[in-house]
Amino acid sequence: MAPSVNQIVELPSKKLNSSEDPSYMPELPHKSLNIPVKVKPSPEELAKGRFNDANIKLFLSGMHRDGVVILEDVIDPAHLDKINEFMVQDTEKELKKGEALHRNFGAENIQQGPPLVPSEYFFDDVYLNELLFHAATLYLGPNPTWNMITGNNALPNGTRRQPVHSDAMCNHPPAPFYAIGNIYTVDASPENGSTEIWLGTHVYNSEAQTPRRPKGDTNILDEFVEERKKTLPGFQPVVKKGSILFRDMRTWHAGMPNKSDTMRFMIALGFSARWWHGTARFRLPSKTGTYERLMHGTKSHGIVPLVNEIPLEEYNEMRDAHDFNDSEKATWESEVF
Ligand SMILES: O=C(O)CCC(=O)C(=O)O
Repeated sequence: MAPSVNQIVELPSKKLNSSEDPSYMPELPHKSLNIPVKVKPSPEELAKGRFNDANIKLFLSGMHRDGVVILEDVIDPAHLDKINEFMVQDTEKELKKGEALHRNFGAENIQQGPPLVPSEYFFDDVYLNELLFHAATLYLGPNPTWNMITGNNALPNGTRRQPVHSDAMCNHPPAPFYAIGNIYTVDASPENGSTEIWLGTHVYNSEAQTPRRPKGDTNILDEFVEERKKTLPGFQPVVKKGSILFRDMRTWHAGMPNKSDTMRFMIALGFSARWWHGTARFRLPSKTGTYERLMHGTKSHGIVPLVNEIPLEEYNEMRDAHDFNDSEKATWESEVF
């Protein structure tokens, strides 16, 4: 006999399903704990540049459930020290622009690109990180494009926070289409303005955002933020230098004040699913060998860089541009990035 509607909708009383059973995948913190998943590769995985099956399972579980996963200890911290030294000098130069310097959402947070040249600052484990490439292909599908290199600097002695926002500000499907590898060049914590993240919010779409007409910043509507605060609020993670915070672009987040007296720089490398028709490209200095190095370092990893080569002088001028690529415009079904 066919079951009645009541029988169909009646669920078994609060039985743990496999993802809630703590003995199944003990490395996956229970959702209610509001803790990001950490995936730490073994020396063998680091040597091969590939995650093993157990870590793939953990990574994908974290990404699909939370929209954020921390890839632990995948970069030599000494390389990040070197980039950080460059950025300290670069920041002094930028701050000379005074009020003309764009502050993201009006907070003490500025856009700066990490150095691809001189070559002493180009580290393979930062720009050609095989485990980051593997993560991008696992999450976005085969042959994702790599079309963004930029960075955010939370300036010292900050007082203002950004509103909670999502970087996915255009129409987008309820599916992973863009992901960002955030690489802090210092240990990041609430003290120096680690990014506030809201686990699991990658499932929201434009219904949760203020309108963006015709262009400009949008943030998450107060009613959504307030509702979410009651269950899984945003928090500032502790991220060790050398780890990568991998995040679905749709995930809610906010730049927070850096209360310390040293800057907190963070590189952002952006990857897009192959089927996404965005036109973003990052700028590369021509005739410096950077293009060749990048093409060589990505080709056997299923990553397709989309670049605009520009003269070195222009690159040096544009590296810190607020609009970090010059081709961000709506195309097919208004897809950008
Ligand atoms: O620097 C950060 O921590 C995040 C900044 C950010 O989300 C933004 O400027 O849109």
